[in-house]
Amino acid sequence: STLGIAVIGAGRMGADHARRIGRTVGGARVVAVADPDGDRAKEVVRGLEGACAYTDAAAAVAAPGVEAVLIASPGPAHEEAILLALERELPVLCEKPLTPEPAGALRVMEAEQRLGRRLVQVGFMRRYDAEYERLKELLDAGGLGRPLFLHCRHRNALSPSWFTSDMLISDSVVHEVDAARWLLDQEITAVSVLSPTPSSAAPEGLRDPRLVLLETSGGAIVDVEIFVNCGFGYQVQCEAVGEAGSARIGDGHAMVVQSAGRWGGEIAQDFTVRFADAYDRQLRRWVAQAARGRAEGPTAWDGYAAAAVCEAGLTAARTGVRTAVELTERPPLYR
Ligand code: ISE
Repeated sequence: STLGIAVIGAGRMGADHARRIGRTVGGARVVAVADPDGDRAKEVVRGLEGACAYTDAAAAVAAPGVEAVLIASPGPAHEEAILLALERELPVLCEKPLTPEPAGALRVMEAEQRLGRRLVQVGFMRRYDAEYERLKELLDAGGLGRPLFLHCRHRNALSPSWFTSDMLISDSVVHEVDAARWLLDQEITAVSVLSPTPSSAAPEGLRDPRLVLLETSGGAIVDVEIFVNCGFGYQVQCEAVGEAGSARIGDGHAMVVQSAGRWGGEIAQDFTVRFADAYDRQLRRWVAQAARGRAEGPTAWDGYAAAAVCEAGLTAARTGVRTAVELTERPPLYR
């Protein structure tokens, strides 16, 4: 039998995930797609046999045959959709950010704790990227000694028209926040943000690029260059420096071409290309767990901690002052 999935949100990620469920992931099928823009939902269900389009998330979650819910709507719509799924005790894969603010993530955690078991996975797909996994293994094995720095670069070719200066932190750097917490197995304790004179390639009024500094509970420092209109491509790099060495991922040297007196390679233009394998693996693992009524991978706590760090980051960006991150106590379900 195949797992019936409702996809909430038929934008770029929702369409991408729905296609993935249809083609790359066995054991699952899309039965419902919801988007306030009904035409977009219809466009996505076209070619997916047996799937119906809805304009209302609640109707899609309650549709016949729905056994799990994949949420890819805009961040502010996530909480409501997650709570609808949890009311029906359905496993959830929710795109990042779990919720834009920590308060919403706390309400999700409360609902999950009432059920007494984990059903929510957050779509921090970098944890399923082969290069990130190798770096995590090396760090866990102590191969670099005690970590001192993570130097991160996060570049997009260009930002969508609706992108805001806050989103550089809450939509983009949120990935580094999760990656750093996961790689180091530490919490982020404080955030500082510096912004150079914006690139003239950035849309009017967008503070792009920015430098975000994260301090961790184990005394490490993470610096993140976020630059969402770099022009040349999609690039995510991370160099870990420890007491015993350093390791770097994301150089994209899969193939170096030498020809006509030059050498070089390609740069992916976008995250659906750079992280295609990670999205596949994330979805396969989620489907396998959801079929057993469970969840693994990044938790609602991880989504909450990331939201709390981003909230501190937005304060730091606005005030220019280093801002401490306040976290509640970690509930037993997430230990
Ligand atoms: C986008 O939402 C993502 O999640 C991408 O991974 C990130 O690179 C991009 O900056 C975000 O806007």
